[in-house]
Amino acid sequence: SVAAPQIAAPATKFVALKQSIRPISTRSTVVQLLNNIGSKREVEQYLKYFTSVNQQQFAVIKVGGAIITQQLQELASCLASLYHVGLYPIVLHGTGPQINEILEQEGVEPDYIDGIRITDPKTMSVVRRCFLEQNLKLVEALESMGVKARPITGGVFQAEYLDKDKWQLVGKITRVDKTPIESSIKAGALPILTSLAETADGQILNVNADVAAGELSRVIEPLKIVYLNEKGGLHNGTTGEKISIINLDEEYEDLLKEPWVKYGTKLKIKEIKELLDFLPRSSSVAIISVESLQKELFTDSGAGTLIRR
Ligand code: X2W
Repeated sequence: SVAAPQIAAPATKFVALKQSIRPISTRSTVVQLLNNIGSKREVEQYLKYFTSVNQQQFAVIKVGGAIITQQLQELASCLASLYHVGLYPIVLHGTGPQINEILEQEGVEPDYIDGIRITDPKTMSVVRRCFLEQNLKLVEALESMGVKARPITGGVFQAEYLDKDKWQLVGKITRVDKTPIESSIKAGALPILTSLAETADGQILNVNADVAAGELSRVIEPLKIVYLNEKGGLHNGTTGEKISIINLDEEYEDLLKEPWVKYGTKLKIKEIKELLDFLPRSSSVAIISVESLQKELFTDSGAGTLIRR
């Protein structure tokens, strides 16, 4: 799994937050967790670890847009069980497939360079609409499960133009303000973020959600960084096999030479490499499916693709 409980939590500048642990009546949720995934000992050990390290945020979870369409109930119930045992994952979601669907309906061919969408003003209005719609969908699904969730659709990411000639209204994040996230958690609500950013003079810019999750994690320095996708990990594009572990120190250069490592996959791997180079060695990234998230978090044997240095 991502990081064994024995590993000391890395030093962090993160301000300690008073996270309210939910009443023990929610023990049934824990029991449910136990039954589903691992031994009682394992699960309780990890749970104790996650809830005791209150100097550090528990997790940043990036949710691919496809999951909101295909697995909303599973996703919400999974996040709900974390919430009900007193954990506050910071959720950041994308909306790539929904944007493409609308563009195609309007007869516009989606256009990317290096996995990043070329975003003209017309596309931007679709991007914005999709982010707001999907954000609300996730927030409402959580609320219907008794979870307090707060939509955070702006005010976190400040950006400059990545390259206006090449990508138009696409941002490169220059500053992350975690205040709205902290106040959400203080109020006992799960923060649900989009990757939209804003320039200093208020222009909204589109940012790839994997990239934004990386930038967010640099500032939050969470125990866990999780990328949820529908494939349950990273797959070797030649053999089709799931890659269970990647040690970047030894494998990064070779991995980038693989013919199947291109576009969004390449972008994601590069982003994760830069992130892990920056974070303490104990940090790692997991790419997993919704079904396997709890197994990944609460058992010794991981479930998806684990990436570390
Ligand atoms: C992305 C933002 C959405 C996203 C886009 O327009 O598709 C850029 O490429 P997924 O579902 O996580 O792929 N932005 C600049 O990343 O969504």
